[in-house]
Amino acid sequence: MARIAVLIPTYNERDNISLLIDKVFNNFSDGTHDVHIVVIDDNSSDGTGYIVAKIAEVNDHVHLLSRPGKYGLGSAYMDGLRWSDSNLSPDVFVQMDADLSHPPHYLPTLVKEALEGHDVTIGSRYVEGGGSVSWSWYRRVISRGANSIARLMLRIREKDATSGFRTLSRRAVHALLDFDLSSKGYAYQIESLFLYSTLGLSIKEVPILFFERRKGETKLSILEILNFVYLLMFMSLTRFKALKQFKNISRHSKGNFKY
Ligand SMILES: Nc1nc2c(ncn2[C@@H]2O[C@H](COP(=O)(O)OP(=O)(O)O)[C@@H](O)[C@H]2O)c(=O)[nH]1
Ligand SMILES: [Mg+2]
Repeated sequence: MARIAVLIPTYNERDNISLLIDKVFNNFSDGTHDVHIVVIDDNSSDGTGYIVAKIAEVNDHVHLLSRPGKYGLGSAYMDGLRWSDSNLSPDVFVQMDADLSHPPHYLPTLVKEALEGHDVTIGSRYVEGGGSVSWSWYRRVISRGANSIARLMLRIREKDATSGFRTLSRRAVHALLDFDLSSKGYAYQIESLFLYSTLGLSIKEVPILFFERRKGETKLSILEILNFVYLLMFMSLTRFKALKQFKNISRHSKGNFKY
């Protein structure tokens, strides 16, 4: 039976997290997958960590990683992937937001594609059949803008390069853990995708409808946006160096490579 680890980073998601955990399990209720949920909480002040700890006490397929401070979305994923790889050794890793923006009913389709051999699947808003529902014009502009600039600067082919709804194979995760990404925040999504495509991993986009969060507040601050722009500029300037480095490492590590 395939083991799936669903990683959910949280910062003040008290009103969303228990519902999301239920919905994730409900979407695999036929018992054909061994599903684990790993919540990476950055010391939320609203009690999110406490809620998850209580659920984990009665459900041994729910795991809580508590970090002492808000260290960023990308670093939360990296810690969650490292922990899941060592402790659960799943066949497929899933990344998704805690705020129900990534509808859990897409999980079986994404996981199916992953198990059919795609190293990375992306729940994509910008392929045919995908889209965003009830998003303000302001958020649409930011998302479209960030996406287009990032794709252009890093020559990324995938249509939705900033989507956080993804599955990763073991191979993709081991690649990520081997390379030291510069992004600790939201730019992690772009930098990791740049790495996967440089390494020639198989990437598949699956259309999804993204829903604006109903509860809680966005953590996408002006500081995060500035940090994203800075990292994008840094990455595009060092793109050729990074490409060479990624390729060299993957060439030299052949044989004893984990992926
Ligand atoms: N652990 C952790 N989670 C974070 C951090 N920043 C954002 N998140 C989570 O990342 C996901 C996406 O954040 P969100 O505020 O919904 O961003 P938006 O969808 O771009 O508005 C949510 O599950 C947040 O709780 C962080 O610094 N640490
Ligand atoms: Mg959100």
